[in-house]
Amino acid sequence: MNTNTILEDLRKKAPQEVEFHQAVEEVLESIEQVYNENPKFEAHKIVERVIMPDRIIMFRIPWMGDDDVINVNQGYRIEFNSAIGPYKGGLRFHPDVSLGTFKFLGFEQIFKNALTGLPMGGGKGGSDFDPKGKSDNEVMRFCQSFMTELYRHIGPETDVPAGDIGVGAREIGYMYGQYKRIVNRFEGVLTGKGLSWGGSWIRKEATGYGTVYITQHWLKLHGTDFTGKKVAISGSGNVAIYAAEKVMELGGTVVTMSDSNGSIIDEEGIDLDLVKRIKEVERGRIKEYVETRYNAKYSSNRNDVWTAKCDVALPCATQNELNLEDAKLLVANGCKVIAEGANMPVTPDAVHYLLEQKTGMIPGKAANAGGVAVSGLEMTQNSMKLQWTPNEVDAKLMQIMENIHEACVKYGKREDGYVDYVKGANVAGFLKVANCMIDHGLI
Ligand code: NDP
Ligand code: 2IT
Repeated sequence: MNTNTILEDLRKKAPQEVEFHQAVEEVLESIEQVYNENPKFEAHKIVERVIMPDRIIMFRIPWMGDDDVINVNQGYRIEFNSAIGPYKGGLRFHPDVSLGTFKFLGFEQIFKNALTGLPMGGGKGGSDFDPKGKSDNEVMRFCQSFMTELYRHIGPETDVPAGDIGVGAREIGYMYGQYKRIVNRFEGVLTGKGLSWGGSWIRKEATGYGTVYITQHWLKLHGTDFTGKKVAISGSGNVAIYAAEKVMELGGTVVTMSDSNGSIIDEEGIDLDLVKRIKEVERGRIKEYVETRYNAKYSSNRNDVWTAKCDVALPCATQNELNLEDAKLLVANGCKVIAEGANMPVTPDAVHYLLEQKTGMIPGKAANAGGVAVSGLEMTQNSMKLQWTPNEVDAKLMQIMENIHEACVKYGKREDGYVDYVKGANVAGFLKVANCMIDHGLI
């Protein structure tokens, strides 16, 4: 495999897709050795095929604002790879997204989904719509317009979207309602559904819980656990909140959280009920936290979460939010392990630094796979037309995270005993997908 030629070619064709190139480079770096040891991969041109999506769907989303002014947004769905199952992956609504963002997320999703052990291919989509400051009715009209085009491309055996940044239970509800109205079928076309209309217990919590479960395995491997540990978490959305909940349940103290405007540090331990009220109920800003908790500090620099002294860091907000400087500070302050609750939150130079320092570095495709794993379990429950109990789903999630941890150790352990989880996750995910692609012939 000639990694440099492949990357140069990608950059030349679409120089603006920097996040996608970043994700591809990381995977190619990790798999180079196993790829070159198995000539069948080169013979089948697996890398050239796997970095190109099966198809990209782009569409117009017109919707009417409350002020009777027409708005138009761009919609995307990337059906990246279906070697091991129907396309599966979230929808992101955020003003900063571009095609390159969705290509990076869809590419990552292929290998993440493979790691779960469940039959799901990789996909991703969304829009540059910004839900912030919009009324419920505006969000509903946008979601309906979005689904009025998307419905023809998806289906329970074809492509099953879910939530991501800016897409939670409310948006999934509006999109599901519109899909059902158009196709006149009640079927599991989306995951993250409400509990009374086909959703799974623990889906809401799954990504955050899963991130903590895999970190628990890292800690166990290093002879310790979460009891008494200080944990820095970024973000205050779905992933961050439920990661914090599980850390606290296991005896750790969460000392920081953030949003896109700034960060809070609360050395006494974050009051999670307060964060839930501000972010989940009132859809407010994290800044409001210090209006109730006087001893906590707010900073308008969201990277200040990484200045807190901690044993464990869980970046759970967005891509490239933890840079080399942050990584150096974390290590200097005694942080032993970083697990990516978000997708690609740690910049490449920071990842390399952490690996050099032999700090624990669990990449997103392993650490945040719990979300899509429980989505996969939601699909299973929908197929069987039944609902498992919270304990049943949680037990399966724990088992899946344990299996992912084992796969990382199997493929990432170096001769000196250090486990490179980045390599382990990439190799394990890649081998599964690549071998399936070979089985299916040249398609
Ligand atoms: P939410 O929309 O619920 O929360 C996102 C959080 O990140 C918010 O606190 C938000 O702040 C902050 N944020 C968003 N964009 C930025 C930005 N550009 N800079 C700084 N902060 C930002 O999303 P999720 O919690 O669902 O997703 C968080 C991460 O986890 C993403 O990387 C996502 O891809 C990943 N992920 C999500 C899964 C899921 O099941 N939901 C599964 C696996 C991964 P604000 O409130 O100001 O917007
Ligand atoms: O990045 C992700 O894995 C998600 N946003 C969840 C995808 C899903 O289909 O549940």
